[in-house]
Amino acid sequence: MPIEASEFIQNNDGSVYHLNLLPEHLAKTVILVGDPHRVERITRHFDKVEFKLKKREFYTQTGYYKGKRISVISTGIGPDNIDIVLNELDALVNIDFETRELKDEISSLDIIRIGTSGSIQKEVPVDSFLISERAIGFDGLLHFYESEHIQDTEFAEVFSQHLDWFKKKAAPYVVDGSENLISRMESSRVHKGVTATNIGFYGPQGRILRLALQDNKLNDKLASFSFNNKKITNLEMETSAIYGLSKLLGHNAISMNAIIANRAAGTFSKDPRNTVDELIQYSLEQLVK
Ligand code: R1P
Repeated sequence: MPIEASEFIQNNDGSVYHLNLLPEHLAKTVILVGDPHRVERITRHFDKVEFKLKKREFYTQTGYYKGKRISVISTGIGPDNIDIVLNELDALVNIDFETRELKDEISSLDIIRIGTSGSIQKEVPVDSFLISERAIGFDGLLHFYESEHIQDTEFAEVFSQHLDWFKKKAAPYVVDGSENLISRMESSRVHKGVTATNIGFYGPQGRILRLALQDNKLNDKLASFSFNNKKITNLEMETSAIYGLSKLLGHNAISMNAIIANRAAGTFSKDPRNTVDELIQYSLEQLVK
C-alpha cells in the first residue's frame, strides 16, 4: 500500500519534503552537523563534491573523501530537527519514491554527528574530543515512538530518583550508540562518556541570564550521578534523538563531540573553530582507515 500523501510528503520534483533530496543524492555514510557553515568545513577536505543543495537549515553536500562516498548534512539546532532529518534520511533509503511503498529489504546508514558540546566533568577538558557511548535525552522525542525495548529504563529510573526529576519535564530516556561505529572511531586521543541531550541551551542546560531555574543544582546533580560506573560527561542538543531514532530504524549512529566549554571549570575554548576542525579531520580519517 502506498503511504498517504499527507504522511510521506514529496515535493513536485519527487524529492522528500524538508531535505529536498532524491535517493540518488544520498551516500550510505552520512555526517550530521548543527551549523550549515560546518558542511563546507568538512567537504573542503573531499576529493570531489558531486552534489549540493540547501533548503531552510538543511544544507547537503555529497562527495568523496579518499574514495569513500559521504553525504554531509546540517540539521540546525535541536532534537525537533533531528526527528525530521532522521525520518527523511530513512525514507530516502527505505521507501520506494516511485511506488511510495516500503521496500522489502531494509538498508542501514552509518550516521556520524560531528558537533560541539560542553563538558560537565573537570577531567574532560576544553578542546578534547568525546565519543558518546550512550545518551540520556531530556527532550522527550523518543516517547512519541514505540521505543521502550531500545531504552535502558533502569538507568533512567535511577537517574530520575537521584535528580528528584521534576515530573512536568519530559521523562529522561537512555539509548546507546552503535558499538561498531564506536570501535571504529575511538582511539586513545578520544574520551568516551554519557552525553545528556537537552531541549534548550539556557535553562535546560542550567544557564542563568535573567530567568530563575526550576532546579539550580541541575548540573551539579548531573555531574555527581553515576550508574554502573558510568558518569554523565557532557551536554548538547541532538545526540539522544539521533541515537534513539537510528536504533529504532536500524541505522548505526555515533556522536563525536568537540568539547568547547567546561561548565565545571567555567572555561571556554580559546579557539573553538580549530578544535572543531581537528575533530573533523580526525573523524574523516577514522572513517576511511
Ligand atoms: C548549541 O550551541 C548547538 O551546538 C551544539 C549543540 O548540540 C547545539 O546544536 O552542536 P552543534 O555545534 O553541532 O550545533
